[in-house]
Amino acid sequence: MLNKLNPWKKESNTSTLRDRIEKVKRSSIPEHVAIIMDGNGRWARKRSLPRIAGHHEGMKVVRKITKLANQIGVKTLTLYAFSTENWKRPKTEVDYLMKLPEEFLDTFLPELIEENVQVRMMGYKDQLPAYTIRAVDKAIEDTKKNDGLILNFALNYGSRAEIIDAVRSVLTDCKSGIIKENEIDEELFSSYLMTAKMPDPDLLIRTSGEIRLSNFMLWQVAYTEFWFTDVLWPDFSETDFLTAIEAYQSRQRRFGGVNG
Ligand code: V07
Repeated sequence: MLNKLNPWKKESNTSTLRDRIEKVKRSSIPEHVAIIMDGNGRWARKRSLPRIAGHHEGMKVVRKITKLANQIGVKTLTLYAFSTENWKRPKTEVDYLMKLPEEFLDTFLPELIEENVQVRMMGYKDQLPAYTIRAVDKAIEDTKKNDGLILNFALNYGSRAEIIDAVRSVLTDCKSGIIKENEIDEELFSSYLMTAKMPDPDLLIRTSGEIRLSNFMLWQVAYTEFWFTDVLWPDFSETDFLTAIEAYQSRQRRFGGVNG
């Protein structure tokens, strides 16, 4: 009703988002944000749609949030797209999920290149279908000269397996004399993880009301701020992302300098 009478309403809404973007940019932006994108199935069920409809809608949200993260100056965005546990889902759903990287990149890779985004992936490649690897590898290759936001997809990723593999590699390098036992410290160990050379996440967001880590970046989140929201991933908006950033910034202000 008011909307119809007030032709400025839409514009004032968008400028509110723009104002919030400008405001968060004046304060400290988390360098590395990680997101557990949960709630796609529940979003679909609520609408009597198949689960894959939720995944497809979630894919569009990935694009939107990537753009905003890049715009406010986040350096690394890590997204949990597929966990090593997700293979237990029905085959039709897994098959569909494995096609999403290709669909996402067919649609959005030109824009990501344009926006100077670098695509990366962490996870166990060997179990992924060839077409999934091909699409992701092409995106990594086509964006490797970019130096903007690092968009890091966790695909067939599991944190405990990652830690065990790191332990094995450390042992191998120890036995062969590449490193010495007394050189093993947190920094060296970190360099054996899939996140080597990346800073630890400053902020971890999980959508859809679940308050757990589900085997995601267990080592890396030792000092990370957590933000949990009931919003389902396909409903997660730019405003929701900014709310999480603002919460991070107010915690930084409250605790900055002490207990840092
Ligand atoms: C997936 C959409 C987001 C919600 C969570 C599950 C479903 C984007 C990708 C992707 C992955 C690698 C890449 C480019 C895009 C993706 C899977 C699932 C498996 F290089 N969204 N998305 N991959 N979902």
